[in-house]
Amino acid sequence: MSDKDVLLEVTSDHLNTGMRGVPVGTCRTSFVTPSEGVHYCGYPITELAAFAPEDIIYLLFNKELPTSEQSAQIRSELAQRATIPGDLESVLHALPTTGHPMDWLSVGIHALGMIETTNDWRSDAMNLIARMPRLMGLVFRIREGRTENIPADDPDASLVDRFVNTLDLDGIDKEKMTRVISTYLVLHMDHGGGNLSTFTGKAIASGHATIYSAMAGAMNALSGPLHGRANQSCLEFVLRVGTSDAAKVEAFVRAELAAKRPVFGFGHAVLRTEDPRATAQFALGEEICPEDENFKIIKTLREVAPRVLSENPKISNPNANVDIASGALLHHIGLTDPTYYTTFFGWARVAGIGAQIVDERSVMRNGKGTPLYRPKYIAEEQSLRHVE
Ligand code: HAX
Repeated sequence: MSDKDVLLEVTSDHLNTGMRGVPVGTCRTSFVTPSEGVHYCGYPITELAAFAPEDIIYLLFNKELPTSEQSAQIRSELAQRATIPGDLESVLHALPTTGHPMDWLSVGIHALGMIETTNDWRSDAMNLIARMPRLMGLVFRIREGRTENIPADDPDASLVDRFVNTLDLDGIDKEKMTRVISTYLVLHMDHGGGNLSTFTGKAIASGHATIYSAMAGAMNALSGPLHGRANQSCLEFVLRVGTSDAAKVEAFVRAELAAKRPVFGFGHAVLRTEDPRATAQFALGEEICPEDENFKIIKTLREVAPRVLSENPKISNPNANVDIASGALLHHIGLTDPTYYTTFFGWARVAGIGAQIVDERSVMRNGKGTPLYRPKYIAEEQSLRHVE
């Protein structure tokens, strides 16, 4: 091995740090930079925010944006795969309504795999993507007990319209809802190879478990409060702020810091500017709900919190992250229960994680695939005490 092949000298300082900064593989779908955030297949996310989710799914799987013909083809492929060939609903009816929606989503994905698995990585990934809108809609409807008159699925509708139609909420602006969810999905589909849920999904798939098992595991990883569930906490935080008055918001932020609680929606492990995904959602909010109370609160937070957080030199990025605005927008369109917010994150990530699993299983190492994950753990002295 030449020097240039040594990407990092692993020392004892790297042990028990959650593999922070230790290179373990390559990623073909996305990367994150400190200044421009996530890029999908080389495109900065700001250039992609207005695309339809179907076109970004095409990008993640094919590594290029679709022509109009390819865009029609992916929509038609997803329509052909949309119908669930078995009884998902009775599985969901059996689940405790006290369970968190992320647990419902994980069980639902497992059930889809038990209903049909082809064992072809790409087919299974595309089937799952095509069936997610119906699963998402059914999770909401059945968990909330709205089980009467669930509209039939229309496979030819867009992915987001199929969810909105299944949900079938009274008194909502369907056009706004479609716009917010489409943008949300595109912004959240992928985030490099090493985030916990993606890594977990790829690790499970490396043992040749099905993509459904891998994705259910990925959703379990995403459900943790330090990972995907931060978007639920963020809207809960905004509701607690409760005012858009700048002086009161500043007092609230200072009190949270004094109580050693996080100021949700700010800070990032990699980014060193405002997350462009937050910027895109603020722009969308200005268009569709500038007078919404929660939107006004997050706008004030965006002005106040970075200034207050900057006073602490330990905080590497005091700016807004992706989670600051998504909850306010989802709340505005009628999705008022924050416990569901991480399921949208999960729905979006099925595309990125699915594409990365397909790459690791059928493209990496000239098509042989990445081998079974097996990082090395060093035995601690105490565990060696009976060894001569
Ligand atoms: N509020 C309070 N304290 C913060 C903070 C914030 N918004 N951001 C950073 N800090 C603190 C950290 O807790 C850490 O404190 P300790 O040294 O006492 O452990 C210190 O400042 C340095 O942290 P950092 O190096 O700047 O950031 P980390 O990589 O450790 O953490 C987090 C990144 C996102 C976890 C962090 O900024 C945070 O807790 N933010 C608030 C919660 C939140 O909004 N989470 C959503 C993240 C969205 C995301 O990553 N999506 O992909």
